[in-house]
Amino acid sequence: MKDICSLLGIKYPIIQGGMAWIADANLAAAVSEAGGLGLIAAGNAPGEYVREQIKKAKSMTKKPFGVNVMLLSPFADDVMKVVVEEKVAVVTTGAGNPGKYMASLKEAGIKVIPVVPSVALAKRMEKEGADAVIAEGTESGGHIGELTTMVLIPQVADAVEIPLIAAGGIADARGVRAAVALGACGVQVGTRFLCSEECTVHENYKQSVLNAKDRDAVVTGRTTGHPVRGLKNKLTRGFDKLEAEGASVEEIEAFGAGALRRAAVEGDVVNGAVMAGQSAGLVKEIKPCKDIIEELASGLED
Ligand code: TUI
Repeated sequence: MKDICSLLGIKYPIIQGGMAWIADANLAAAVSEAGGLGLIAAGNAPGEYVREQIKKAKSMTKKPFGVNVMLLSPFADDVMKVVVEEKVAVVTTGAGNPGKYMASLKEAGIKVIPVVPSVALAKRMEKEGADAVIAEGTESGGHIGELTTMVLIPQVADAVEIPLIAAGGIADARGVRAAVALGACGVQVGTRFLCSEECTVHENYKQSVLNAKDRDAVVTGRTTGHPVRGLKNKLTRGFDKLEAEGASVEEIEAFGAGALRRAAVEGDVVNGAVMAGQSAGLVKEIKPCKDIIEELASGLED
């Protein structure tokens, strides 16, 4: 089995998903302290915000942690400069192809792990020098691809040699066992860590995830080409209505502007975007990151 733990210097092959407005230094440091790999999500934030969070995480843990760079962000170039200057251990990327940043990241000794939704992109990332890939199934929260984890992971496992991390729909030891059976050597978990004690997201957001049932994490924005999964509420119904009326991409995107911050920071889970994966239906209680990691890691034992 390819070893992501020795590559990254971590105890468990468990990566915390980069969740914009949610995964800050507190969550990243808690996950890394517990033996996983914590990530600070850059989301749409400017480089200086990310620098502050990196400095804060460095003050909270001596263990390696990473930054997740959202490539659709207008600040992606700026954030990449900051991660190189701060020499973070790992960069994961989402929502695009990180090819143009690969050389400068690798030169700085940073491990690069792109999140990919397809076999083609996984192969391309391997060729361009990625250290590992995270293949993310459509069960995930936030910006999603088309394929399920069940079909994506074994196809990527057959296509690349670099270590493969599975993401999408994994929230407990059963999911970890399944991911390993499908050919992954580790997992990335987002929604489960959102309901950790250390996560600073608004309490209302955590309660919405705890209350979610199997069919509550729905997809909006398919017509924009950037589908997003989140919990059903007044906002998602508004998106559905706009899309059914044939609204333009601009109108739909304007309707969604600021919606994640509204839910994650202000706690408005009615009018805000409560991004979460299908695994929300599996999350039943708020626990410390250490307990979440130990339960997930028990799936690696047999
Ligand atoms: O990036 C994510 N999940 C995210 S990003 C995000 S912030 C956001 N907010 C509002 C609208 C859109 C985004 C919330 N959740 N997951 C990783 C991921 N990456 N899933 C799918 C992809 C992906 C898609 C296309 C990766 C590469 C890609 O490549 C296209 C290309 O350029 O070849």
